[in-house]
Amino acid sequence: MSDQEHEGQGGAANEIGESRRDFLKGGLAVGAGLVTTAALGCRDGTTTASDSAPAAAHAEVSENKTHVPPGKLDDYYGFWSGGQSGEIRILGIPSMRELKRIPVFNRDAATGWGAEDFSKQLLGGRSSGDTHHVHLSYTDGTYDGRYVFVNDKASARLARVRCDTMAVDAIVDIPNSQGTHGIFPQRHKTGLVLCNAEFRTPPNNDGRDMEDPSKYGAMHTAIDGETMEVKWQVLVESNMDLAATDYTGKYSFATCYNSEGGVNLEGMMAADRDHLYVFNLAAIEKAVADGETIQVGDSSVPVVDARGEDGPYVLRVPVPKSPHGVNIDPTGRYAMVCGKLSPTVSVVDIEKLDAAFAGQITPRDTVVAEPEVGLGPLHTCFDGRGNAYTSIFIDSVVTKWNIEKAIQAFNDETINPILQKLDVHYQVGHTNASMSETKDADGKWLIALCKFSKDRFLNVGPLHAENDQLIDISGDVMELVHDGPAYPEPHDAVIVRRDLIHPVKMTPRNGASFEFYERIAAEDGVDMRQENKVVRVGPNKVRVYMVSVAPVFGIPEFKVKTGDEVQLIVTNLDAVEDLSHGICVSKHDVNFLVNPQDTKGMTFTAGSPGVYWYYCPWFCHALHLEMRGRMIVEA
Ligand code: K7E
Ligand code: CUA
Repeated sequence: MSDQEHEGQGGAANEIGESRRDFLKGGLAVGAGLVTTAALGCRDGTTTASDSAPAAAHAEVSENKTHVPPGKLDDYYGFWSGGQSGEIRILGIPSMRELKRIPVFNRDAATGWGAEDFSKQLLGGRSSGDTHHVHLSYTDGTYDGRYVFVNDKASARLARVRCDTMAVDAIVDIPNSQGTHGIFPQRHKTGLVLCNAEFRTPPNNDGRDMEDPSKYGAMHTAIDGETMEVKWQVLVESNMDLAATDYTGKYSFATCYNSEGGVNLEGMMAADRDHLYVFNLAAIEKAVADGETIQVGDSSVPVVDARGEDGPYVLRVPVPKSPHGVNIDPTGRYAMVCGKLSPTVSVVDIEKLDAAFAGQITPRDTVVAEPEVGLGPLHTCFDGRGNAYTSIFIDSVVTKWNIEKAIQAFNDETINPILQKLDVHYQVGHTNASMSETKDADGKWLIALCKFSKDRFLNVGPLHAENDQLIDISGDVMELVHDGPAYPEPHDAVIVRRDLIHPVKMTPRNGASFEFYERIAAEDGVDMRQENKVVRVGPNKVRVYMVSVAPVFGIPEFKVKTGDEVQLIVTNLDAVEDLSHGICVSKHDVNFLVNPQDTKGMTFTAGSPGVYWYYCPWFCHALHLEMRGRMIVEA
């Protein structure tokens, strides 16, 4: 379609846009009811970017609210998961400018992450991951600016990013688990990070019980956020999806959409009710301390067996069919459990959980509200003013509702707790608001991470950008202010006040990566900051230590032999902000970043005899192109 044709249809653009929305809604709603594979996949394939006019209804879009003038800084950091890209991204809010990508479970060519020796060892040879949930460490109910935690659903891992360097310093393999999905750190202090296994497996997954899904279970795993050690696991019978923690350190939560224990779609969706698992952390830790645990697999992690009935460790709060998100409001009182296949959010009163654990009330008695918010509710966030905002996947809206009114409406049908439904574009997954996951929720900005962008951007082929929309929630009415294209597929994001994060400008020479290279250098008796040295450490093994100071490498030329295993370790001595070097060795697949004051290395095999130039790939100086040297490979 030409521009002219677009213009010619300008008057009809909104109508076309609206009818497309209705089409999507209708198809998906029917799908959800009929439980077809297409229900939540929504790849209808009938609408494309080119067959409809731009859908942006400009009248409803306010310009300029997101404008951050050149040279000015954003008010918030946004930490985005990167989904199948395996990374984390940092955006500035409200500009939505992408500031950084932090490689985590992926191989990243720009920085060398995954091939560089420290990261390669952390990743254990794997080069892909699936990050869904990013959460920062807490102290006293708000972000303490120390760490970012992120899950890997693909290989059941948890990674930690240091907020001073914004680089990963630890990755933990979670034993006895598959599909690590929801994670949440405790909020009273940097304590445990709780991780949910979404997939049920035989607890001892070594070939036993493969054909008997009734024996499968899933682990709720506690990892110490300080030491990154796996402390304990609780084995439950059903699956676990999203995770949450309370504000006091007493409970953790997991939604369960497959209480049936099904292994196919029909099986997982058979029951009308599933549940929210509530974990009593003190009771679990007492069982661990008392040795009331079982041995699972070959892991030494103590496992508390809580399969079956409610007991001291786990309570199952019945909620409607296939819940997804669970989010705790900023007062710490309520857990909001989104229905996914039910149009409701179940509000669980956390203050009633003690009585339910004690058997004085039923678990269902802890549900104090269940507002109808729309078709396909997934996640809820908060403005700190008593309102909740729920992402509604099938309807493609964000629904704003009042928590107090929803509680009143539970016993009085004349009360309507729904305040507004705002169209988003399209099929929103997570939504989150500024500081929403803390007691300091400030109700300024909300993001809607839409899974489909359809016609919102230029068509770039079958794989479209996602659409991360920014919404102003500071007033009484939500207002859409920005469309942000995102490379697939950020699932979740948190928005953090900028004064809480304190990144450094030089790499502090401490921590896991530094210690990794220090240990190697100590073996060779080399001071990495002072010495340029080629050390033959074995018959076919060479270490090359060199420093870099713009625009020269400490070693202009070194000799190795064909077939040598060469470990090249570079220390950037420049103490100048933003002055990164790196090293790339021609034809050897060696290319990594070395930030100011950092040390990094990579190991490779020297190729056939010849001269191979190595050079600095990061533009660092007027003589950057001259920053190079020769590796001479002898036969
Ligand atoms: Cu947090 Cu996408 Cu993994 Cu919901 S999940 S959408
Ligand atoms: Cu150093 Cu370019």
